[in-house]
Amino acid sequence: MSESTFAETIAKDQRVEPRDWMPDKYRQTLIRQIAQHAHSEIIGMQPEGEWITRAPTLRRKAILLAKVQDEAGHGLYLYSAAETLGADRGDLTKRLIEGRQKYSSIFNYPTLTFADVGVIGWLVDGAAICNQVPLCRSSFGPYARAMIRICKEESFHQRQGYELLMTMMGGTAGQRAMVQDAVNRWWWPSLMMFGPPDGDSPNSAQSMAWKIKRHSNDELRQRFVDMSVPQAEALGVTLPDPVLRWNAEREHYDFGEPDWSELKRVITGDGPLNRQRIERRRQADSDGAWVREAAAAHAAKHGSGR
Ligand code: BYC
Repeated sequence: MSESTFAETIAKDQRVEPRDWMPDKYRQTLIRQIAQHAHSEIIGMQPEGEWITRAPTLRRKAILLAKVQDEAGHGLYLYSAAETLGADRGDLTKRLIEGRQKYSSIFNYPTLTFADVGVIGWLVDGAAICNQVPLCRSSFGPYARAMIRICKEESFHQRQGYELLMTMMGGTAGQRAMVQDAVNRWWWPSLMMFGPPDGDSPNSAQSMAWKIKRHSNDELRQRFVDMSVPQAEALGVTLPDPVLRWNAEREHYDFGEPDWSELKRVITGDGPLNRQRIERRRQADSDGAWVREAAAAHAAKHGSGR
C-alpha cells in the first residue's frame, strides 16, 4: 500500500490493516488511543474489584466477578491490537506505571458503597458504549474488530448495573438514598469521560479526518445525556444538574458545563485516587514478573509450539 492507496482506503470507508502502509502519525495516534483505552480497562478493574469480597449476595458476586474478568479480557484484546502496530506490551505497561501514558479519568474516583457498582454499570459503562459503538467502524481493522466484542460485553455490564439500581430503588429509603448519592458523585465525572470540549480537543480534527474517531467529544457527550435522562426518570433518581432540561428547538437536552479544571487535574495525575491506582498496578506488575519470566523461559526451551 502507498500513501495514495491509504488515502483511498480512508475515503472509501475501508479498513487499514497492520501490514498496509500508513503514515507514521496515524500509527502513533492509534497506539496512543488504543494503549490509553487498554490501560483504562485494566485500571478500571480496581474500583469495582474492591467490592467483589463485599458483594451482598452470591448472585451479585458472580455477576461482578464476570464483569471484572471481562474488563481484563478487553485490556488484553486492546494490547494485542496495539501490538499489531508494532507496540510492545511490556513497554506500554511501563509507560502507564511511569505516568507517561494516560488512562480514563473516571477510574480515579472512589467506590464508596455498593450502589457505586450499579452506577458504574449504568453511567460509566453507558458512556463507554456511547463512545465505543462508533469505534466499531474505526478505520483500523484490529481496533474496530476488537470493539465489536467489547461493545457486546459492555452492553451486559450496563444492564447489570441498571438492574442492580432498580432493585435498590425498590428497597428501603436508605438504599434509595445510597443510589441517589452515588448518582450525584458519578454524573459529572461520567460526562468528562468523553474528553475535553471540542474547542480544546487537540487530537479530534486529525483523528476524525482519518476516521479513527467518528464523532466529536461533544457530539457523543450530548448523545449520552439524551440517553441517560429518561433512564434516570424510570429509575426515580435526579441528575445533579440544575440547568438540565429538554430543548424542543434543538430536540436535545440542554445541560450544564462540567468543571473542566477538575478533568485537567485528574488527567494530569492529581485526582482523588491516581496515586493509589498506579501504585496497585505497579505492585501487580512486579508480583507477576516471575510468571512472565517463567513463561519466556519455557517458550525459549520448548519453542513457541507454532
Ligand atoms: N481521561 O484531544 P483529545 C471502560 C486525553 S474503559 C483521560 O480529545 P482524543 C470501562 C487524551 O487522551 C473506557 N485522558 O483526545 C473499563 C489526550 O491526551 P494526549 C475508556 C483523557 O484521543 C472498566 C488529551 O486528553 N475508553 O469503558 O481525540 C470498567 C486531549 O484530548 C480523557 C476509551 O479509552 C479522559 N476522560 O479523545 C468500566 C475510548 N479525555 O494527547 C468501564 C477510546 C481526553 O495528551 N478513546 N483525554 O495523549 C477515545 O475515544 C478518545 O481517546 C477520547 C479522547 C474520546 C477519550
